[in-house]
Formats: sequence, C-alpha cells, structure tokens
Amino acid sequence: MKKTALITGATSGIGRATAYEFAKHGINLVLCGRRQERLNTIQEALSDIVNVHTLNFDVRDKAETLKAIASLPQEFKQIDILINNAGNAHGLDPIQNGDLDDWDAMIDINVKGLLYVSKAIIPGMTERQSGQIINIGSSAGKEVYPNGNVYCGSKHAVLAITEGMRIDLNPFEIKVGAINPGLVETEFSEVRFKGDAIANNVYKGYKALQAEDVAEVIYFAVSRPAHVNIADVLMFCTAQANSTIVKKSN
Ligand code: NDP
Ligand code: 8X3
Repeated sequence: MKKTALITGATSGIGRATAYEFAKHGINLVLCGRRQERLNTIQEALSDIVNVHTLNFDVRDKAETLKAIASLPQEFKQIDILINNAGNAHGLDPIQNGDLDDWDAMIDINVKGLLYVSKAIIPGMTERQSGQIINIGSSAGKEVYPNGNVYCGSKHAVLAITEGMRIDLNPFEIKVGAINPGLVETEFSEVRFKGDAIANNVYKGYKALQAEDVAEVIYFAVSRPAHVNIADVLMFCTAQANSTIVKKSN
C-alpha cells in the first residue's frame, strides 16, 4: 500500500523539493504552508502521479494547527511519514542587538510549531505502532556561529527534541531522525535578511547545497528497510567545512 507523508513548509525550498521527490517515488502527500496559491500549484503539478491534499495553517497557531490536521479527510488521515520542515532564521544580529520579534518567530516556528504538528500526528503513529518522523535541523543545531545565537538555539532544541522523541517513541517502533544541512540555496536568506540585498550574496562564489540535494537524502532516510533508522545526518556542500569556513571564489 502507498504511504502518505505530511510535509510542513512545502511551499518553498527543501519542503517543496521533498514533495516532488516523494511524488516521484509514489508517496501520497499532505502539503502544508501558509501560501495557498503555491500549495495549489504544487498540487496541480503532482496530482497526476499521487494523491495530494493541502493544508493551510500557521504552525505558530496551536489551535489552527491542531484543527487543520484534525480536518484531514479519511483517505489522508493515516500519516506514515512526518517531515517537520517549516522554519526559518529571522535576523543575524549579536545578542545585544537582537530583535524580540525575530526571537519570537524563531522559537515559535522552529521549536513550538514543530511540537504542535508532532502532537497532532504522533497519536495515530503510536496507535498503529508504526511511522517515521524526520525533523529538519541544521548544522546550526550542532555548532553555534557568531550572531547565530537564537537561530542556533532553536535548532539545538530541534535536535534535543528529536532525541527525546526517538527515546519515547522507541516502544512503538516509530523511527525518528534529523537531517541537518549546512547552507542550502532556498528562500531562507531572503527571509533571514528580510529581502535585503545581503540575501543575494549568501550563495555567491561557491555552489551551495540545492533543495533537491537535501530532498534526496530525506527520501533515502524514508526508503530504508523496516529495521534501519537514519537517526542523524549532517550534510554540507563541498565548499563548506563548518558553519564559518566556506571556500569562495572572489
Ligand atoms: P524556505 O524559506 O525556502 O522555506 C521555508 C518553509 O517554511 C516555507 O515553505 C514556509 O511556508 C514555511 N514556513 C515558514 N514559517 C511558517 C509558519 N509560521 N507556518 C507554516 N509554515 C511556515 O527555507 P528552507 O527550505 O531553506 O527551510 C526549510 C527548513 O530547513 C527550515 O527548518 C530551515 O531552518 C532548515 N534549514 C535550512 C537551511 C538553509 O541554508 N536553507 C540549512 C539548514 C536547515 P509559508 O511561508 O508558505 O508558510
Ligand atoms: C541554515 C544554515 O548556516 O545559515 O540552517 O545556519 S545556517
């Protein structure tokens, strides 16, 4: 029987690429995001290949998140794979200059949003004693870099929560893991720098990871045999050695 995956942040970047990758392999999709037009476009593109349902909600809104997931029609209710991907960085400032709204956004979306979505999906998995959760962390969850403070904190939290989930869901044979990319060329920097020109330079002078590179690794993780769980992956583009060392041409 075909599996169904719910992907948050499916309107852009890694989430959207994962939707296309999963569809290629016959995985039915529940695509989530706030930009409904984009969800419609992806649904139109993929619904010839797999069944696609869209959910429009802001992961910061607890009630809206729980209601949206509870509204899934019967044929999409069984979520076999959860990809907790929605998230972003907001700002890149030293802690003393940090913007409280940016901090709220990162903690509310990257950490609390991930928890709200998981809370709605996990009971079905524990009841069926099967399922797989992949949390999209970051190299920023493994290493703190200058001015990364709260974003790095949010991604460290994602990794701690991932480990906690894996421990608590172990009796139910639910696979839990994190995929942690370094620099990926998506809308991430546009959001981080609020459309500022700096965003255009982030991926200049080297070949950053592309969203499709990450999507392939996510698909690899969900296509392992039942006894294999990919618990943690750190992936960089070749030009990147760690959070601060990137070999760029002038
Ligand atoms: P994009 O900005 O391209 O995509 C972010 C996605 O998150 C969008 O689909 C957006 O959808 C969704 N999203 C953002 N805020 C909310 C919200 N409040 N409610 C619901 N959905 C939301 O970035 P990426 O694809 O790069 O980022 C995806 C994940 O990968 C994030 O968790 C990010 O931290 C992580 N990551 C990114 C890296 C990079 O360098 N790009 C590196 C390592 C990790 P919409 O706006 O329609 O709601
Ligand atoms: C995104 C990668 O280095 O901008 O998580 O934090 S980085």
